[in-house]
Amino acid sequence: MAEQEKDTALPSKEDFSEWYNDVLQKGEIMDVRYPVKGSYVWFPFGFNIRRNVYDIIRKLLDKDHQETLFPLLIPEHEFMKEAEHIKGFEEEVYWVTHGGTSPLDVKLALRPTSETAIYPMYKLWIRSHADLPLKIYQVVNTFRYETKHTRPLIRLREITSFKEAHTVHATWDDAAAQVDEAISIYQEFYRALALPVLPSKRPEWDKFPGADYTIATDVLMPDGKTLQVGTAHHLGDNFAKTFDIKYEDAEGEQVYAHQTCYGVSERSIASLISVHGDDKGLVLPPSVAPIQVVIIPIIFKDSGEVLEACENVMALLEGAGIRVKMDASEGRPGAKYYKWEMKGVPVRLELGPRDLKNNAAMLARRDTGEKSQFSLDNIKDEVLSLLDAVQDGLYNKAKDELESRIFDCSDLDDVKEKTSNGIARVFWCGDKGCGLKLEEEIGAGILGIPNEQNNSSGKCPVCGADSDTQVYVARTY
Ligand code: 5CA
Ligand code: ZN
Repeated sequence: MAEQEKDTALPSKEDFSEWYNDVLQKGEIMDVRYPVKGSYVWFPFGFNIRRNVYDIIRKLLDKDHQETLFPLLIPEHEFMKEAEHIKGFEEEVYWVTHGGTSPLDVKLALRPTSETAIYPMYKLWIRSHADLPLKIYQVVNTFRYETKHTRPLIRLREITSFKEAHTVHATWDDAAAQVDEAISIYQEFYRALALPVLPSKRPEWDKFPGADYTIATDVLMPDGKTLQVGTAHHLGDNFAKTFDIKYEDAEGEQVYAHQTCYGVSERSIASLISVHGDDKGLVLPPSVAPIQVVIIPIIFKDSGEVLEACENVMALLEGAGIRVKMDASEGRPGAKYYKWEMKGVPVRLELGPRDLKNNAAMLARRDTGEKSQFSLDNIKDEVLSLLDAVQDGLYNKAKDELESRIFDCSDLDDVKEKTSNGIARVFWCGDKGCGLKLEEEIGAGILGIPNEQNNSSGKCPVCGADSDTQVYVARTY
């Protein structure tokens, strides 16, 4: 390894926390040096990934949702209407109390989420059953005064990429169907990021403040902890009663509407970086990589022909809609490989005089490191199929890893041991006391009841009662 490369090398991914912070900086995702705790700066390269990621979720939602934008500031009297909601958020809200030097008549909350900004308007918008269902979403920054350890992209005080959807339905069942729909949208979204997620129904004590129930999706991180990367909440008619959201039904009766909300944040980006990355840096799924193919001309003295061939290949790939970059800068090829590996570029194409003589180029996969020669005659198709192979390979690897780290457990010692390195699946009688005792004794959390149950039965490890319901247990971020 050259001197310059040693200086910039990452810590091993085994030391996940250090690796993570370093890869964000060296891969130019986030600059973590901004002097406000819990706020970080997007580097343009990171922001480019963000745009690709959010294009995917937008495309999924745009099929039957409408995008909108509500104000950041929420008047205190609206924020304070829903009792459970207030209780859940009061320690996390930032308040604007002054305009210049004058105290404000009405304190204004910086939205920690936008129920109390949106629902007073829903009261005005919704009149009859013909207005339903109503499905909107927005992508905004939200503010939460988090007291747990803050981390870039994972636990922010200013969440910069909060995608929140808010839907209104005639009946409780319609809203329940929308929650399921939201979870399948999130599964499809994460599938496009080559990430398998585990959906589960959160226990009562961990549901969203003001909701009837919450279904969440979690990703298994490399250190064995899970990260909640999306949630969908059935709000029943709780907020409708508070904000007086009613519609006239077919019989002319005024009835309360039923609502859902669901959100994801830049945790989606944290998880794709964490799961796919390696000791050499980022490994980006082609679906979101700002550069999908980097072309490195291997240049000697007389290199006009090589450069020309590279430019031709570049034009060909661009014509196929591939995001390509040619790196013809000064410097050794090795240093360039190193740089673009750090940036996670899925496919590298090398072309030198000897390749050209053979009418060929070398293609290297970022995920496996495999490298082989391909004819220039069908280079476009070869590159396209390699990009597909990387995309699928990343997903399959992550899925195998996840499956190998879910452990069926029957007693608390086993749960404790297995959650040091992954997710435990254990029967639970459903009693809150047992759930809390389990969490306390093993120092991990009940994620929830998996969406897919496998029709078996066993005993609650706390009280010994028979149960046919399993739960996931894990240490969480
Ligand atoms: N109004 C609902 C649905 S949008 C809501 O606020 N739900 S939430 O509190 O569960 O947040 C939605 C998602 O945002 C979470 O699942 C999580 O992935 C992400 N999130 C929550 N807090 C933070 C935070 N401090 N930093 C980064 N992401 C966060
Ligand atoms: Zn029990």
